[in-house]
Amino acid sequence: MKKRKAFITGINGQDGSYLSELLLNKGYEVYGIVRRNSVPENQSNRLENIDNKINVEYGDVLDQSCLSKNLSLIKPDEIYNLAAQSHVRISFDIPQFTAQTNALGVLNLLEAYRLNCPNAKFYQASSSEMFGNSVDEDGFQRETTPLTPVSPYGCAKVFGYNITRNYRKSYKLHIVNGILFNHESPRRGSNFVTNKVVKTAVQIKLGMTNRLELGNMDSYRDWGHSKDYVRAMHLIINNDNPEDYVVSTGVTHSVRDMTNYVFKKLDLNPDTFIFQNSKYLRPEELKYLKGDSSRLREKFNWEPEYTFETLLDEMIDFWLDNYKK
Ligand code: F7E
Repeated sequence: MKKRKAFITGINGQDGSYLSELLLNKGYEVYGIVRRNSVPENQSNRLENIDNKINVEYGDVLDQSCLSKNLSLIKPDEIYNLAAQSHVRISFDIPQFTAQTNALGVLNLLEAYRLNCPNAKFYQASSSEMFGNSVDEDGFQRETTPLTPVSPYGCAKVFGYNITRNYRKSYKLHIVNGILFNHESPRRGSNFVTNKVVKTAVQIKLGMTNRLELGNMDSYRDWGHSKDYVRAMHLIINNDNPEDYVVSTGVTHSVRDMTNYVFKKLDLNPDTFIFQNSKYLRPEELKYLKGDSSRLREKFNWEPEYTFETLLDEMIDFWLDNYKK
């Protein structure tokens, strides 16, 4: 039987790497693009295990010619748009680049898709950051919660969400959005709060540093594991009806709770080592996220395998092993 082909933008990111592994296990041919960086090191380190099994080229969602060339040559069955400037605080420093990549980049890929392989299925990585500070009366965000973004990142993602829905209706294309809440793993970039806390706490434990500087510790996030969430992406894109789904655990914790859990696990007193640094605060903060993913669970029987605790335990073990090596 002919192998199904998947094309992934942002393939060397946390989600791109787990998704590639999942799709290879399911027998797909996997293709992807990575953005060129002046330092060649670490551009594909998350893909080291599968390097010889996937097809990766330099490319950019801002380069229409490269998108058209790739889609016309590969003719993928499934397209996953995971490329983004994904750091919310940094989106305040580089708002225009963030808007170009996270908003216009989606439109560029949609056009290349519509003109070259309109029979493919298209997944757009939408985000709970789109909700901003909207919370339903019962304390959850869900597919119907109003989108009131509070960052350039969130505003750009709302454009990506709306334009994919517009293309789905206008051109009758199989396009879906996964509205993913925060998701982490040992492969998370270490300037996102979970991996920053875990990595630095392990360094403190091993006597390598004695300081952890953070911003706002009173915001709440619904943290899941990237591996569970890429499983959801594959289910959502392969739904017979193209629809949008929230992906979340339904459990929320403050940054402070998360930090306390990690320090306690390592037998450390957080008060001795944690300091606030205003450079990590955001001009406007999203205060509270807790996602209701009942539609996804009911439709596909999806359940996360990781809990908040097992996720953080895996990240702690990763950094302990890493420094012991
Ligand atoms: O911040 C607070 C910060 O940067 C979480 C991205 O994947 O999820 C992610 O966005 C919370 C915020 O993730 C530090 O203020 C405190 O309240 O880990 P984060 P995020 O902004 O929620 C959504 C769903 C996405 O789509 C995004 O792409 O932690 N916080 N102190 C800090 N955050 C960071 N990064 N660094 C600190 O020192």
